[in-house]
Amino acid sequence: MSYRLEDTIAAIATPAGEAGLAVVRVSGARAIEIADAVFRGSAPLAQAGANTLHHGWLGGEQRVDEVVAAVFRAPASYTREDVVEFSCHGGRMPARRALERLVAAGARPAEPGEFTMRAFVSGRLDLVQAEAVAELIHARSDAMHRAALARLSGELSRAFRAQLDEVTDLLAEVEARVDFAEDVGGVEVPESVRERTAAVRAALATYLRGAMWGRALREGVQVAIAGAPNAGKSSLFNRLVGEERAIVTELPGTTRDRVSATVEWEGAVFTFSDTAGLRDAGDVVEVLGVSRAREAIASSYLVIWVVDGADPALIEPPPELEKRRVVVALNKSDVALTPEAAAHAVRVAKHPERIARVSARTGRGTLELRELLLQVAGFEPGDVLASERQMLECAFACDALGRAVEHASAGEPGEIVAIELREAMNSLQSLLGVQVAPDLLERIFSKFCVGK
Ligand SMILES: Nc1nc2c(ncn2[C@@H]2O[C@H](COP(=O)(O)OP(=O)(O)OP(=O)(O)O)[C@@H](O)[C@H]2O)c(=O)[nH]1
Ligand SMILES: [Mg+2]
Repeated sequence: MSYRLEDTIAAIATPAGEAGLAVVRVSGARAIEIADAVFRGSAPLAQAGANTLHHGWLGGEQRVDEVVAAVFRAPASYTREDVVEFSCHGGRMPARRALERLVAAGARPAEPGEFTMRAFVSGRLDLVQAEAVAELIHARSDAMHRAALARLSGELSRAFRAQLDEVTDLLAEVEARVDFAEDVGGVEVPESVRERTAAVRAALATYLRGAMWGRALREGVQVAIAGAPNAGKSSLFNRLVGEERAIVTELPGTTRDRVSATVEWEGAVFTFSDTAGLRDAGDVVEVLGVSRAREAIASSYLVIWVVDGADPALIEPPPELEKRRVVVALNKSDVALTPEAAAHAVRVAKHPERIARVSARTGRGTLELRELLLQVAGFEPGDVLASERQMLECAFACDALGRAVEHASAGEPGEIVAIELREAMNSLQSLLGVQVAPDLLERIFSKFCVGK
């Protein structure tokens, strides 16, 4: 792959297929000259002012298409270079022929994401913002769309830049002390530095927790519906997904396999899994079903623990539930609620507000349950880390700061603390793209589509 910045690049920016318009863009030092070689309008584009539109024809002797050319002059363009965008008639041929002419005139076909990469290299976008461009293109829900926009506008970048500045300051302070005390020997790190380091670490940890939600936005929040046999899990599952997907009978042990369905509420995507009732008895199939249910709990972000509120004989939740976020659905509220079931719900939910009284049979309380799920799953989606890369860098920085605090508390010399602070600084710098290796850039931008 070639990402040579000296080249003037061209690409079709719209998807293949028939459509109203197709856009072909050219960017680089020779963009206007190359565009002029293929464009015939009332005047050459070389004379065009910045941000102007020009009607004309593409091609010379043999016309290719009637087009509108948009001229952007450096640095006021997407890439900060000279850019010309031709709006052709939609469909495969006009845009393809236009691109061929541009390449014949000296442009190189662009690699995936190369326009955005130039926006990054020229400093118009940082790496978090550049990644947000791809997210924006791939957003499939309201929440993803909003989150990508927030990152593109630089909200997250500003927050991280502030943390980076703080770490840089702390490092400078520790190093100054070390230099000063060179002759005296090892120097301890003052209390204030330790506290400030701990504060940065805590802030980064919040972003990491939020990142779970960012991932969930993209892939769907995994919710396992679990509980005792016959508690009404399948009935509740059908209610939540809005159709009769799982079999419901009055026999305990009806559900054996894991049944999943995805819904979108207020822009958040939830994937619910109905599971087998948890009990020891049963045949081979049911035993397998129970082990799948426990796997489903272990791999979910959230668990709805369904309790038959009319049943005083309750089962203890499996150990997998301990580490999960739990919402308790006290089901069969149309029948009764035993004190045993109420006490059990409080114990399992851990937070009393995470209990919903529902009736899967009548539908009562299911809207409230839905609100509760949105709330328990919810973070503000605007300011979270998006990619695995961002999460990793943030986690590295967090760990390094944790070690810095530990060393400082143990009275280790400043040199040791400085090593960790430097590591944290490096991670935050690569998170924002202040310092990145070229192969990393290619890996990031190759995931983009051509023409972006
Ligand atoms: N009265 C009443 N009955 C309910 C309610 N929810 C479910 N039931 C009944 O309880 C029985 C079991 O319901 P299911 O949804 O199959 O329960 P389950 O937890 O999936 O059961 P297994 O798959 O066997 O573990 C059925 O007869 C349902 O009609 C409810 O809210 N009120
Ligand atoms: Mg069931």
